[in-house]
Amino acid sequence: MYAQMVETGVERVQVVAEMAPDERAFQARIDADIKIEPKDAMPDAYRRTLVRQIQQHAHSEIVGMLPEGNWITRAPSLSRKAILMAKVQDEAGHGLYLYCAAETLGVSRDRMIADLHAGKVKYSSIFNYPTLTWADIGTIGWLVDGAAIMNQIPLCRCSYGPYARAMIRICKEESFHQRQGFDIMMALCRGSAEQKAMAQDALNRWWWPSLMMFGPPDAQSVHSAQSARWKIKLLSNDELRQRFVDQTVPQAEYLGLRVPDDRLAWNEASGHYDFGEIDWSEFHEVLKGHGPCNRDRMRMRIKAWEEGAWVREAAAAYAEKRANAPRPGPLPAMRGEGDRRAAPVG
Ligand code: FAQ
Repeated sequence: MYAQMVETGVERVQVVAEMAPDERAFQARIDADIKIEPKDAMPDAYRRTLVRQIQQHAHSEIVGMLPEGNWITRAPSLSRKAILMAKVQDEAGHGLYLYCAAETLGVSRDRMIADLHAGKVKYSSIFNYPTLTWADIGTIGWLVDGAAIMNQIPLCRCSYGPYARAMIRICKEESFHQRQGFDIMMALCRGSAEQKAMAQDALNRWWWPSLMMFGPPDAQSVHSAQSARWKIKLLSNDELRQRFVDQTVPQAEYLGLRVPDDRLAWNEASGHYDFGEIDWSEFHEVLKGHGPCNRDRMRMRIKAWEEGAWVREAAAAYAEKRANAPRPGPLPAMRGEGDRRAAPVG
């Protein structure tokens, strides 16, 4: 089973008649678009669903630093290096906002990280694919950040206040990330035949995994119905995937690249692109830990955590020292302007 490794207690969506009075009152707040805040009463299953999703999201940002981080030393110019470094730092920041949002629900950051390292919780499937060439960095920005924004814009309006607010800043930064990726692709596509071929090869490898980022088809999405009822999810997996395809195909055409899907075609009647079948067996294999880079990513993550122990210890010792330091007395009274003018010079 690829889902519900984290038990949220939701088996099916409750109808109003089955709800206890407090659950009914909670649902009424959601229906009235009133944000839920950390100290508000909330059903346990709502809390667990958010902890599951927000921590998976946070882990994705942090693990997502690895495939791009690999290219910082190999970026083709100083400015590309500086931009990539800033992007990877932004992803760390996104992870931190999201861990903070999850902590407001009563789960500790150490617990979440221990669960990631023990393989008990997921991170996005997309980060289990390798970055083989510089074009992969362009493609991650263009497609992966593009898909992330598509999914995250509706999350800015989700029902849980701290998650919605974290998303607003994250989306602004992701939009810069997407543009820098597209800019790399434009440079490659306007370059030599080899550079254009490199861009096409990267698109060929990242297209289908990017479509998988939106999760299983709606009919197989175990959490969607309840998450939609609670306004954690405002658009379904398939709706978001379709929007992504509709937005991205013209961008590929602009670049002069071919989307690797023989069945891709504009459908005049629906006003959307039709596209081919996604290989869901590949998605399930990646989620089970058998993608091209799952083991490597987790090994590197755990190594980074262990090697960072001294930084965490030093930061904790410094915070403790400051907390225990004697409080400084009141500042000496400032001399007035007139006094200063009268003071001897030299
Ligand atoms: N990968 O019932 P649903 C980024 C799991 S951020 C792995 O449809 P749900 C930034 C799902 O967890 C990218 N697992 O689940 C960046 C569940 O398993 P569980 C991350 C997946 O939660 C860019 C099971 O399948 N974004 O890229 C995936 O309602 C560049 C059943 O699925 C977020 O996390 C997947 N792709 O919908 C960083 C956004 N899809 O938990 C660096 C927030 C599904 O029962 C560089 N999350 N699963 O064991 C969401 O919107 C939702 O959680 C979905 C899944 C849409 C991902």
